Amino acid sequence: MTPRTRTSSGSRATALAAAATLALAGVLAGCGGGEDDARVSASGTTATAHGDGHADHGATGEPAAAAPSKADQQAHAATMQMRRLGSATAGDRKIELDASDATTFTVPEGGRFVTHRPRKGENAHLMLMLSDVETGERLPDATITLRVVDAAGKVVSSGPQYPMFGMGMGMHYGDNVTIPKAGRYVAQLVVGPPMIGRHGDVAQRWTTTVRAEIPFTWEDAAR
Ligand SMILES: [Cu+2]
Repeated sequence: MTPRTRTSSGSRATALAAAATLALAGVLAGCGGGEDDARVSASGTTATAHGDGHADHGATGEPAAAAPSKADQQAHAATMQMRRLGSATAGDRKIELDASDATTFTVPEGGRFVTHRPRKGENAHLMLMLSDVETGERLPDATITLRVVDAAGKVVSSGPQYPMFGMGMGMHYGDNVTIPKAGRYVAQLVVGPPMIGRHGDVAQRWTTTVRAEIPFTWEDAAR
């Protein structure tokens, strides 16, 4: 089941891409079987083609994995058991708050990718979807600081949120947190302007730092 790799200068990137895709396909496929084998084979072929493209352009050398199918994305989102906790608008921006179980994610830190696994006691992955209030378009390159406060006013979690992508949920800002017990909480947000270029028609949008609060009910007990 090893995809053929080239022996030219592009072979390392190609091999990495193939390996990454096989790992991904293995995760998606779950338990074995003839159908799963077919999917692994197909993914490997796609990744090889992508890897060549990257090598030709002299890109960063990051392996290019095959894009997951719509069905895979939906299946992943479903197994993540995402739930909407609430939403708020702040001027020209809308922020939605979703939660899933604490999850493993990888973020660029200090020029390389670093994997964060849920730490002991972390029982939620909070996700903030930041978008334009009118068009609903997601806004990247913003800074979001989140503070979660319980009903007594005690801060149970606080910190800057990592920008990240997830299958079936798209671009969001988030982190794993510990929410100690079922009850009422408030997510207090400070949202900076997206530091991204704009065409003239949106040059005056999202230029300020805004604050928002999203009250939510947490029903799970800590695990
Ligand atoms: Cu996330």
